[in-house]
Amino acid sequence: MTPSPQIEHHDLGEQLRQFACDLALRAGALIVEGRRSGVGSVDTKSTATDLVTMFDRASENLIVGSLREHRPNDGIVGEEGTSLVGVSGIDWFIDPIDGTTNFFYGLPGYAVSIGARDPHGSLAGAVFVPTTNELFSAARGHGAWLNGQRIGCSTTTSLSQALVATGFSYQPELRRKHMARLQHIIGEVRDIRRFGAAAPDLCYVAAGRVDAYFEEHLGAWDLAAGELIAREAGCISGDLSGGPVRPAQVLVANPALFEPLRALINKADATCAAEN
Ligand code: 2AM
Ligand code: CA
Repeated sequence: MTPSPQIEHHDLGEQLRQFACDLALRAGALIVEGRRSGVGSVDTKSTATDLVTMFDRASENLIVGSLREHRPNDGIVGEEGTSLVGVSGIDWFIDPIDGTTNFFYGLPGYAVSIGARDPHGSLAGAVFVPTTNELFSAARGHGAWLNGQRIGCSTTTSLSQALVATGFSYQPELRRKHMARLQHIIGEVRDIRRFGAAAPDLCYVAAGRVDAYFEEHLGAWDLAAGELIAREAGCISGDLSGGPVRPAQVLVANPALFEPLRALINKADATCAAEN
């Protein structure tokens, strides 16, 4: 019997999930090994605090080299400059080190994030956190996984009990705005966490370790894997005005908390606007 297109498509997602896992593990081993001998040369990007090390570039080179070899018809976008147009309909989004500031300081919260999209959206992805040896992954319609175990989002229903992760942009003006907003949120939730890497933050919502996460001004590579992993774990994702999730505005939460938290963030912004 000829397999239906639907089954073939699911198989592709699963195949790409496994490939993303393999690449994330290999790149993760490379950056951990590099970290042992010191971070080496460091440059800055968008602002004086937006860092890039030789290991960001080495990790991206490893991932892109392997993708070019095994998936030569796919498009690739990497944070450190890779931009290749594909013809297969599959595009990869790579963050070779998500949480470079943590990596630079020797803090554990950094990851490799690799996601694949097709014309219908996110298809497969993997996020590897090498310091805790945790590999999060998902394929569309196949659930979310951590090291071979299925994961699911939290069941917290009350905002006052919610542990909420967030992050701040590298731009000083935007950082001030995000911090001002938090003053009107922190009293309404259990607490705030700022781990410093978007892809693990998304995976922690997926695994129920935090109840929600929001951040603005990310890149497509920060989201491509983690947002799919979160949705496959039962989370809802979107922007702050009721639209679909986009790198510029990300809110991910368990289904009970998504709308209440969205409303709280908008109320905080309105209060900030009235104060200025
Ligand atoms: P990075 O470490 O790969 O630079 C910190 O809040 C998180 O947001 C990190 O995942 C960081 O990714 C990301 N981030 C912060 N500012 C960003 C920007 N201007 N563009 C893309 N990603 C950003
Ligand atoms: Ca990065």
